[in-house]
Amino acid sequence: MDTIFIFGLPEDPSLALLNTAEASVKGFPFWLILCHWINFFFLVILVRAGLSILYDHPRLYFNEGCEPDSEWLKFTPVKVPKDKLWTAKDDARYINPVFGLPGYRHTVGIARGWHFIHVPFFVLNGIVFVVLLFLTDQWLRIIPTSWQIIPDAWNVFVHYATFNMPIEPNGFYHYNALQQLSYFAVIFILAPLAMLSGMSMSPAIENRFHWLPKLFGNRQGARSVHFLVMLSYTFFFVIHVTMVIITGVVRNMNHITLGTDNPSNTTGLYIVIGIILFTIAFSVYAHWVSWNRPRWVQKTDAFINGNLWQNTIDKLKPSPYYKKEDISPFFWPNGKLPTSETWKELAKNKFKDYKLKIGGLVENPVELSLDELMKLGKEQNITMHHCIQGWTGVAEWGGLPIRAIVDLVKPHPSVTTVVFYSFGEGLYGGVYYDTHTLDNCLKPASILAWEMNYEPLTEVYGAPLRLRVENQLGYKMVKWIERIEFVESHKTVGKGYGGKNEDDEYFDLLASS
Ligand SMILES: Nc1nc2c(c(=O)[nH]1)N[C@H]1C(S)=C(S)[C@@H](COP(=O)(O)O)O[C@H]1N2
Ligand SMILES: [Mo]
Repeated sequence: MDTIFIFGLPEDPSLALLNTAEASVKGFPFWLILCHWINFFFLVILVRAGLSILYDHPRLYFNEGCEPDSEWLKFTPVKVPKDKLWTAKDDARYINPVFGLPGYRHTVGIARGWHFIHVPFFVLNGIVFVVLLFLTDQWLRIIPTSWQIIPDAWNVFVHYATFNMPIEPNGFYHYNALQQLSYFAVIFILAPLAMLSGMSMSPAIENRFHWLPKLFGNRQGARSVHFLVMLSYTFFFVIHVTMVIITGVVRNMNHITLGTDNPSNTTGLYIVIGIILFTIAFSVYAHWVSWNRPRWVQKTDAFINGNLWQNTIDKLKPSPYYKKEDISPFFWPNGKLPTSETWKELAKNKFKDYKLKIGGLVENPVELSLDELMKLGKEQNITMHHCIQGWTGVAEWGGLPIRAIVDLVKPHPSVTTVVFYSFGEGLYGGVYYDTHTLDNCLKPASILAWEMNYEPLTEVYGAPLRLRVENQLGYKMVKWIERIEFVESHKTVGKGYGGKNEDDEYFDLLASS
């Protein structure tokens, strides 16, 4: 049977609702059913992990500098104090693990792990779905072929809004106009928006393709849109599920599980209940893994995305873009000021006695004072800093290109990695350090900075020296640098995961996303 199911009388005016697509499609093929439920599963994980990430910096902005009180939405009652140091980490909020994966407070490393483990498969599933849509006649369900869909959809909307059910076509063959339009929007508007706004948040991408976040106004606009897309998905989900239930749940469940149009067999319904229970069980399992096997999340993420990113976005070179007038009036501070006596002593004397120690697998280990470093050269860049927590800020940084250091000390050919040790400690104690690939250290705008916004670096922002490697996230930009070491691999340093946050908080080794 290839014609539209019509339950009304021919002269019924509601029939207009059915006329949007001339052609009709019979049933739901198995690939469509599979893609639909895989998508459901991924969305649950992506949204829950996303919420956990969001709460690590619970404010949304449309400006790049993220000044407190300039947010358009916040999920925290905190008013940022002006009279004391209030770091971005202090600002992180608790989120209930029912909503967030893994939830709780400042679990952004694991949350990003779950988010990014699933992103490639979510995207792949979407691509498979859309390709098959067009290789079969299933696109006829979704793609409007006439502008008539707009008044028709409005007509359906008025019915719903006035609590009258329009005469529904049988979804097995044909959607009503509003339904078709909303499915179209979810697939062809929300999904691309989610991907583009997500990509815009990557420091490597933002620093190379400045036009991408501009599609959303700016980098924080992209973060806000990413959130709004999530809200739209959630809104759609609630309405979609409600409509599916009230328009004949048993029949609809058979459509989207078995691909049959059976109004009384409850098999489909049970399958769906099974899928929901599986998704809940997986969420509970993911919660358990997050707290008992966090390294697994980190390693799986590295396995899936490590190589993928190393060979793609990590390769991007930052390109200059920002101007003096783009410099943010505010810049969130992060990290704990060093408590080491050595650093405090050096600070007392404005770091006149400071000597940067550079060694490891090099031909020519050196110790250099600030003055000596300054004589080696200087580069100034205005760039955007991306904290893993979600905030950004544009600042000018002045300092010595790391390239100059490399030329001076002559690392052994086996060196792949550079370690930067801080005078400061990590969140959970122990020396703060991070590693960078030698490749990234040699990229444009990779510098050891002693200047911020044309002033000497202040203590809070990392005096006497801090790192800038612009295709990476903020936690890789070690502040209060004590010494530098050239090594063959990050695996022999600290706990072996590439940095203090990588060791203790399961952050990514490569922070280009
Ligand atoms: N030594 C040290 N360096 C550090 C940190 C830290 O805690 N200790 N925090 C990192 C993080 S998470 C960020 S976002 C930036 C913050 O730099 P800012 O204070 O200039 O904003 O510094 C990075 N460098
Ligand atoms: Mo950060």
